Amino acid sequence: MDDLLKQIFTSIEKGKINRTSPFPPELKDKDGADELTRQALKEGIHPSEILESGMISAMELVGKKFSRNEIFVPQMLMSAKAMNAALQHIKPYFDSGEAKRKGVFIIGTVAGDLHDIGKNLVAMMIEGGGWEVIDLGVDVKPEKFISVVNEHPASVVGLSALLTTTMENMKKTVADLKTTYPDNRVIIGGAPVTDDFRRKIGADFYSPDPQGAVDYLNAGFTG
Ligand code: B1M
Repeated sequence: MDDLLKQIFTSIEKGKINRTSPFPPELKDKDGADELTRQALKEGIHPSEILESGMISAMELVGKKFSRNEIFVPQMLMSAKAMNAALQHIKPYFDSGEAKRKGVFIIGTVAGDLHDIGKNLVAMMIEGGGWEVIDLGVDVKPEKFISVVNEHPASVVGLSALLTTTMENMKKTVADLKTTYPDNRVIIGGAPVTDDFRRKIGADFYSPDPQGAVDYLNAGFTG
């Protein structure tokens, strides 16, 4: 792997946001995810490569270390902040510049769930695919999704869940949406979600990654 990509990986793994951030002490006065990502783009490394090899794989390692009790919530949070700092630089490269005329996509992380990195990536890629994206953020209750669909009758809804416990809330959100708006498509995703689960809760499409959601939307809901 390119040395700069390795450094981005380490800055996210260790939660080093930028040069001035004091955490972690062993990386004091070193560049963080912010500067390193900017530098990688300047050197011509492809944004997708930075995203896949430097950023997403680092978050996977963070998750594994958390499972093994090698790190705890505060470190996980610092990694998420470093990831978001890097993401700000990557985002413009995924904007197609097309007018957002393909339709409206409403996305949020379901009630009780505060994870937003995957959801932000999906939002970014779908916006880049030419859709107007309304991002409702995290911990979004079913009533909120319903009220925003009410304002955008032809919209498609995307739900993200990262916790096995909040999959129940995803199920309720899909049920409430389908009761009120049976014709609006609902796409679901997130680490614990599967296609089998999608079938059980009556959502229209499951994608394990952002590109699958983009392809489904842009192919006119086939996939
Ligand atoms: Co949390 N967390 N976390 N966490 N966290 C996980 C999810 C966990 C798997 C870690 C572990 O144990 N190994 C575990 C869940 C276990 C489970 O339920 N099975 C866990 C836990 C337990 C918790 C807490 C309960 C910890 C605690 O407090 N004791 C707590 C819950 C808080 C809450 O939500 N109520 C908690 C808190 C946090 C932080 C706040 C510290 C932080 C989140 C910060 C943030 O998001 N702003 C955090 C983080 C960073 C993680 C891990 C390490 C990384 C998640 C991530 O960003 N991954 C995570 C471990 C892991 O997943 N490896 C973990 C990178 C991201 C790009 O991937 O989100 O999967 P992901 O998104 C992917 C796909 O899933 C897909 O596309 C993305 C790109 O490929 N996708 C979609 C996602 N949404 C989609 C929607 C679509 C389509 C595709 O269509 C609409």
